[in-house]
Amino acid sequence: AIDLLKEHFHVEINPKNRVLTRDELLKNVQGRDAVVSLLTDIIDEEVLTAAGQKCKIFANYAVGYNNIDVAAATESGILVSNTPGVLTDTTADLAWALLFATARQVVAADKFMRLGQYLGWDPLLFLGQDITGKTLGILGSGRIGTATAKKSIGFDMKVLYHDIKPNPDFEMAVPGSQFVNKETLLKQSDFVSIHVPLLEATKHLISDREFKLMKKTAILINTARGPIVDEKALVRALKDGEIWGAGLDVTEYEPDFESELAEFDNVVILPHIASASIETRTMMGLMAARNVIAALNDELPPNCLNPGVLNHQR
Ligand code: 8YV
Repeated sequence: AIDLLKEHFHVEINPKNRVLTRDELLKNVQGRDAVVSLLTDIIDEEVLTAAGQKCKIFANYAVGYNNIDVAAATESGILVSNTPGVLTDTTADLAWALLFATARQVVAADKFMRLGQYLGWDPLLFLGQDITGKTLGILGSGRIGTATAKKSIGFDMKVLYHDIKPNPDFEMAVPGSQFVNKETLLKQSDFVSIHVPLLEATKHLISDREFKLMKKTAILINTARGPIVDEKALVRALKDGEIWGAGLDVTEYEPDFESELAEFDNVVILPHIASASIETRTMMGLMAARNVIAALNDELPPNCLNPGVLNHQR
């Protein structure tokens, strides 16, 4: 993707594997014609103003765009794009990896072996939860929620889902799935997998009240956004045995997380890698690059979130 951009433009690349400081972000966007942003770059009015009149697009390298104030970008005449579709199955695959790893304590058992702690077989070693035949609850019936639910077929699972309204596409893709309210989903599911975007309305969608509704044997999976789960409430729920475990690809204050989470064998925490396959990250990069190329050629970027901008001459 970078090579593709370099065929057309001068490209500057930020340091790898660390979040830019606010000052760096404000400085680095100045004078750019286009910016490829990461989910850790908070693109608000101040950043948009710092980018200034020359900047035509913020191409987000992610399908989620909770880090960008799209309304403010539209107001400033700046296009915003994302990378939908290409990461759907890759993210759903990781939701399943987390489900398996958490339910069967794969990570803790692996660590136990590496530390040389396996001194003899024991019938009670790393007892987990069965997966086959259980009930899977999907919160959010969009692309990734649907793909995650579809993958349950080989495990003879009952699938419940909740969203703001029933979704016929989901029901068609997952025959036998049932639309239920959030409370029913939480009460009846053995595994609850989160697939909603982060919005004001979904912040702490899972908190004290929700953990109390869940089964004591339930496992929570989050491959969406960290702040959807109230992490302090999650620690308390795990301590009090209100749920059995959690598989998290995202945490509330990335890259940080509630340190107590690391003390539970039934918790698996990953550094936001749900879309991190070679194929998918390549496609995401190419999509972001193509959005930039279109914008700088005064064409509508293929994954534009605010096409109305093009109607307003700046
Ligand atoms: C990205 C994601 O890896 O697409 C998203 O919304 O969360 C991940 O696929 C991440 O956002 C990189 O910026």
